Amino acid sequence: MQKILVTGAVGQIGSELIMELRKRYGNNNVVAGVHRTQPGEKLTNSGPCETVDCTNVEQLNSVVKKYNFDTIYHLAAILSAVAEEKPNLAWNVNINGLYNVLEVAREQGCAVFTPSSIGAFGESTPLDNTPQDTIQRPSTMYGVTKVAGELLCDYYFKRFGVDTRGVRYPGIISNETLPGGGTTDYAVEIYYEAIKNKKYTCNLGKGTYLDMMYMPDAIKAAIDLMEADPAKLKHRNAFNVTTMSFDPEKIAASIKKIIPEFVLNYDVDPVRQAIANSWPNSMDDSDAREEWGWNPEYDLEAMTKDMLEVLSKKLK
Ligand code: AKB
Repeated sequence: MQKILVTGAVGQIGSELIMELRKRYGNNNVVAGVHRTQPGEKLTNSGPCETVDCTNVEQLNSVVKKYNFDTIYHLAAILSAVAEEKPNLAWNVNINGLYNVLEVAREQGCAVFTPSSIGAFGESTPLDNTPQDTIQRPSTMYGVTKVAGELLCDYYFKRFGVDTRGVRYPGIISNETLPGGGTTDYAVEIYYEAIKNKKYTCNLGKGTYLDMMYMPDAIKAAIDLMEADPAKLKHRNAFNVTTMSFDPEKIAASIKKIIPEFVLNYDVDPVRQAIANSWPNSMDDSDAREEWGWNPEYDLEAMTKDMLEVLSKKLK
């Protein structure tokens, strides 16, 4: 039987991943690791919650011992735009936090899932059909922590045999919990504003193509990879995964098919734009497809239909 800890359980991905894990493995076997943000009733009523600050190794260690976990989904992280504002915090959470998780996992025999990101690439990376194994020279603190994190996870597998696995997530679009402080956040906000005001002012410019993914596929990627036969994994950490690539015009066009009066305006944020310009336009995820059968379900049109349906009920 699996015993799972999810760090960052109140975040955009954590809050939805944990519900799916509880459904699959039993409510009491999946513990929500929460830190600053108070968990909502959905999380607290459906299973155990513990305070887990990944930068506090003693606390992390005692929670992992208490429950005897065999798996940690380590989602606590600082996203790209906030990382540029607070590089020190980003280093502490994204690197020292991950190091602590890996150390505790090594001592207590846990498998670890850690997401990397399209942010692990930079201007000198081939930006179209970005290969799995390529140049990684990011120019952001977020990117620096993501590349170092990928290498650290590889090291812990090779050196200590810790079962580390991970994907490079693109921008994740969801309707349960808002993302906090990323460059791709516009692709979530645009749907909320389309329902509320039928217009949206985008902080990234026309023609800014980025990889994106709908939350159900992001959850599927994490769980499918953790359940994959380890003998088939050549990369283990940092698999490119994507389901669609679009710019603001393209997502707006898909919204207009359902809300014809929707209007898109621009007010470009130079910090976010510079980050986005250094990231791939579209990644090649064929290694994930070959090594563990990555097979996403949602394209842009299917996602837009679902997002607008869910949000029109939620925001009534
Ligand atoms: C961000 O924009 O920082 C994240 C990411 C792509 O890693 N959504």
